[in-house]
Amino acid sequence: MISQAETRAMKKALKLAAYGRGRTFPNPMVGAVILDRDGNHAGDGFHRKCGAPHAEVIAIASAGDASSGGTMVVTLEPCCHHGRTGPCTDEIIRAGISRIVIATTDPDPRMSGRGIKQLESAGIEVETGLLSGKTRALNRVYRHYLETSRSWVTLKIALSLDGRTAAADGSSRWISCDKSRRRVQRMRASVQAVLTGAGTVRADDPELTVRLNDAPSQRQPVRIVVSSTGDFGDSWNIFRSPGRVIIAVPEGVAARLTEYTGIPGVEVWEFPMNPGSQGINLTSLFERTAADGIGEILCEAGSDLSTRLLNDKLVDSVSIFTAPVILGGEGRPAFEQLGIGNIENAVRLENISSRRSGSDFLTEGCVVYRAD
Ligand code: AOF
Ligand code: ZN
Repeated sequence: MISQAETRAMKKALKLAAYGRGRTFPNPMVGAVILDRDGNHAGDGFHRKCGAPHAEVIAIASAGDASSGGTMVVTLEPCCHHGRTGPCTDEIIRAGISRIVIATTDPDPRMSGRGIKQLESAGIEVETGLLSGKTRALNRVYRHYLETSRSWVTLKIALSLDGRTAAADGSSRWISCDKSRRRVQRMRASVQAVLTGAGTVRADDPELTVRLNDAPSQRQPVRIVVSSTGDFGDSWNIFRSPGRVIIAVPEGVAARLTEYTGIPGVEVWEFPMNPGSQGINLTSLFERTAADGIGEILCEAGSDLSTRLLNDKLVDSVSIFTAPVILGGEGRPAFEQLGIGNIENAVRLENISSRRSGSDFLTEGCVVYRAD
């Protein structure tokens, strides 16, 4: 039986866990609360960043002697391995915790229930599954990385009511309203990288930086530009504005890009070409970004790159703004051919949220790929 105090504690632990957003990758976000023998809040903690102490260890330290005989409420199964830090299970047993309420097991193959077994063997009462849906959603980037070794990619698009991204001449400033554009700035600030294609760089000369007056920290996401030729026209804003820029090109192209690599913060990554397509192997790109510590990438690209990402099943979620304007059939589409001949084969979303954003609508959801 789970008490009301434990449910309240799990909600608090979830909130605490989310404070680690954007800093814990490749680790999960984790929060923990300790209740004393009488069910009163005695301490709490969360995992601040990869390499830092785990949530449980911080919570035990903050609760002090009250941990003994108390209950720990934690969003993830405690670890039982020696990684960058020691096993949480040992600390929990040593602290004399008598009951532990866990939201979800840790999908890391080193744990996957082993942590729970250790706690049970030590005589601790274990309950699992409380608010598990919420913790799973919170750690979608972590779970996805364990399953695929890739970064999580969110595709952001601003559309007219009739599904166009720009007028026939390519002009698109500003389809979405001021409020939506500010929301996009916050979205950029919450991810570790922003991705676009060379076509967008040539056409718009964007900076792709975060410009928010009220941002607590102006952490700039890494900017990634994908190109099959290394041709950026006369556009320099993305390269000359402060922060790290990764130019992703096919093997052999880096040698032509010396005028960019001389700029502080700019690096060139080479990848093999994707068989049968014009561009680089994007799966390799997202494996390398993940290995580089980039958990989540926001893609703001034109129809070519967006189409390739979707065709290669690399878009994990979408954030689509629809604005109350109509651009007609001559307007630019969001995607090129996706090979969908029948409604049965439409790309569908799950875990959808839909809300107003000023005069626009924002629809977000995770892409469902059919196994084939
Ligand atoms: C927990 N509590 O707060 C976190 C956990 O290298 P380390 O020592 O930081 O271990 C990383 C692994 O530990 C990570 O892959 C995940 O399985 C788990 N993360 N576990 O008990 C925490 N962050
Ligand atoms: Zn741990």
